[in-house]
Amino acid sequence: MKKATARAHANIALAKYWGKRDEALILPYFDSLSVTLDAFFTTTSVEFSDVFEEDSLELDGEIFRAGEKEFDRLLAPLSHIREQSGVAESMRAVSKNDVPTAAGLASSASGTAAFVMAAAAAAGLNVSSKELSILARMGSGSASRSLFGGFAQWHAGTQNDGSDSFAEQLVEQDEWPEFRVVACIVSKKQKKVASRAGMKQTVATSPLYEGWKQQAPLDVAAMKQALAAKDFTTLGQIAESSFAQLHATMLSTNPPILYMAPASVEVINTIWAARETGEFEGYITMDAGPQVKIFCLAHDVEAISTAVSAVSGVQEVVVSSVGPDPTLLSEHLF
Ligand code: 2P0
Repeated sequence: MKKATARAHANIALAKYWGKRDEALILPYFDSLSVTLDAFFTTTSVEFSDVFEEDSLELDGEIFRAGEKEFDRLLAPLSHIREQSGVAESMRAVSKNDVPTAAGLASSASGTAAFVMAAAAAAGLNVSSKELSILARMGSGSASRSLFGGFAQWHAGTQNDGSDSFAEQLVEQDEWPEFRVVACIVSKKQKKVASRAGMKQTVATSPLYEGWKQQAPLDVAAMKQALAAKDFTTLGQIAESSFAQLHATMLSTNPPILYMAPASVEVINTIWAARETGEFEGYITMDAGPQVKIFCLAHDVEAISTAVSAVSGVQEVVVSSVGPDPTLLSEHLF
């Protein structure tokens, strides 16, 4: 039977990706660096069979087909998997997101990573994590990083065919057991500007993008050193600077892109004020939405959770530690 199931975890970038030098292959302008999250993951079962009339993806109970963006994201990796394996049958994929909240905390990375792992196994392909990372990248850039637990670096690469643009593990899951991410959910509404369209507009119009492009490789290099030394303060400072450069660049896009909600700004000010007085040490990050995520160490989780829960507009606080590698599971979703 050509069927397999995989589970992959979401990731959050400490050094951000935003902007493609090649939109079809999804090749970024610069490297990014992420931590995989234990608390957020996607499980996906894929089967190839003549029984199915057409390709379909069932995502948390809703069915998508070719022509819909949820499905079309998977077209490039799927056609490569078919080409490499010779599998010609129709595909059914069923996917379930396990996130402790309904809020859109990036599930496209874990979803795409789980999909390519399950689809490659269902098609009988024996491929490395590096090759799976390349396949996932073709579906969604940040998904390249979800092929690894712990901390990972997505190499931008220089080749036009994308053969050197993949993620690589830097630090394993159990190497930094005290590391935590505290996620503050401030809004459960859909985001106003999708990442893909937003980053394209930023590259085309932001006068700040060029400066960030120069700085990003320096930040990634310094961040790798801090990570290797488990120097949390330096790592946090660079991560916060990457977040600030991302959101400054977004805001300098024409028309401007602003993902922050009033409660996001309140959380940022709360964290910064407490850090200044030495109450706790947390560093801010935000992605293409209003949720605020705070990097910290285990001993500060309680104080940070208490402080942000008191901010008006914070609906939910979810704590995650460092997540594992993706895995194939023997139990299928259908
Ligand atoms: C990141 N983000 O590094 C950055 C920071 C959002 C802000 O990667 O077009 O879903 O599929 O490559 O990966 C979100 O964008 O975009 C993202 P595509 P993706 O995590």
